[in-house]
Amino acid sequence: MDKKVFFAALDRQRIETPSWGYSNCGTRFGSIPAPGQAKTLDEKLEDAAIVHRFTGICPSVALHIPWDTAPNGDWEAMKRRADQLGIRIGAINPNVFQDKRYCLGSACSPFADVRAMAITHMAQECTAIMRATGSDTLSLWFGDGTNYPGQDDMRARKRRMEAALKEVYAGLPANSRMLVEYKCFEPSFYHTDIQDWGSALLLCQKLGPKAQVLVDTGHHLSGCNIEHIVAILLDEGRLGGFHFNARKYADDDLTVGAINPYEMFLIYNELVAAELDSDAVASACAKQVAYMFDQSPTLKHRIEATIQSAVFVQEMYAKAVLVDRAALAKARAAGDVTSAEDVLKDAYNTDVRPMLAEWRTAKGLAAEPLKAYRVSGLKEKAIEERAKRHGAAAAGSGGGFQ
Ligand code: PSV
Ligand code: MN
Repeated sequence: MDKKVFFAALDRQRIETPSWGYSNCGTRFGSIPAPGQAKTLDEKLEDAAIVHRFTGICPSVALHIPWDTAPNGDWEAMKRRADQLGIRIGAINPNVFQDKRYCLGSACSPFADVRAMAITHMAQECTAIMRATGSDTLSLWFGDGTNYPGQDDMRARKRRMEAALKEVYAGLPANSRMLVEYKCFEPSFYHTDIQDWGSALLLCQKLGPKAQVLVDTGHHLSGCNIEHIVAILLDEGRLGGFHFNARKYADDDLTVGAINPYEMFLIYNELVAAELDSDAVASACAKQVAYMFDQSPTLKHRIEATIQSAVFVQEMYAKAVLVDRAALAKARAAGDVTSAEDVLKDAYNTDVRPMLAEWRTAKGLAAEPLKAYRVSGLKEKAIEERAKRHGAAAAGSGGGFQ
């Protein structure tokens, strides 16, 4: 492949990092604080800026409300702070799952006052933060569902969700969109109101063109063919975004690539193929997908884990760009299954690291981001400064399931 074309493709890749990936993340059994981890939103922005400085592909950071707070509620100041650090604020994620009043659901709760509370949070509080920070994405995930058969009327809940999202949709700021994330189970263990891509797509189709499906790679049952889901959503023009992470069992929230790197390559392969497709809907859709991480780097240093993840997705994307599309089309047209698979394997087995190092050097970035960060002294500086600021014991809090 022509180097210019390859480098131009690398130039286009972007991936958003989550504010909650820099703070105290863990599992529902607890979390292990990492020294120097971010505690305030200002510190999370600082960390996100460091990841962008070393990788060059992570210019925005997603916020989770109210895990993230702005001092004196001044969100414009947080936007200015992000600008100053050379990044921007990306998706705003409302939290409609942690408050105890949501124990029977938020948008689908049987109680009208609880539904109203969830709608106000999404349609008013979070859209106001979008306006103040310049965010163009409202990213929705619901833990709504039931834990026991008979607990609630599943069809009534479906209609409550539709009604709630109509209100949220109507309150979206101009030029913004709404992403609807699905999850097969957890925290609801009997039924989940938005359990799969089909339920999310149905909702989006009812709402309008500004509503699109978000695929979190951890939110599928074992063996699920995620790249097929990606292909269907692209073809329908409704793939809005991703939350990348890795799963071995359920929603493990491991860092991306930890378990099945080939799956990530196959997902990127569908996206790159759609971008190049003559089909206008799929091609336009692929070009506006919002890529984000949503992972809990428990046991890893947060910034190191995020740099490692960014480098990994860059490698998988680069391999997907290298797929010989003409050879693939030829093999498919001849019904040559073995050669078609080998075209993908050839690209996947290409060692793209030297080419990525060259691309980074050309951009003025360190050839090996993780190594460069590790020798930069920034980690030690943050540990020292934050221990002074918060006290050595206050290793951080403010995010993740704890
Ligand atoms: C739920 O498991 C989820 O994937 C949603 O995106 C939440 O907003 C996020 O995790 C919280 O970490
Ligand atoms: Mn997610």
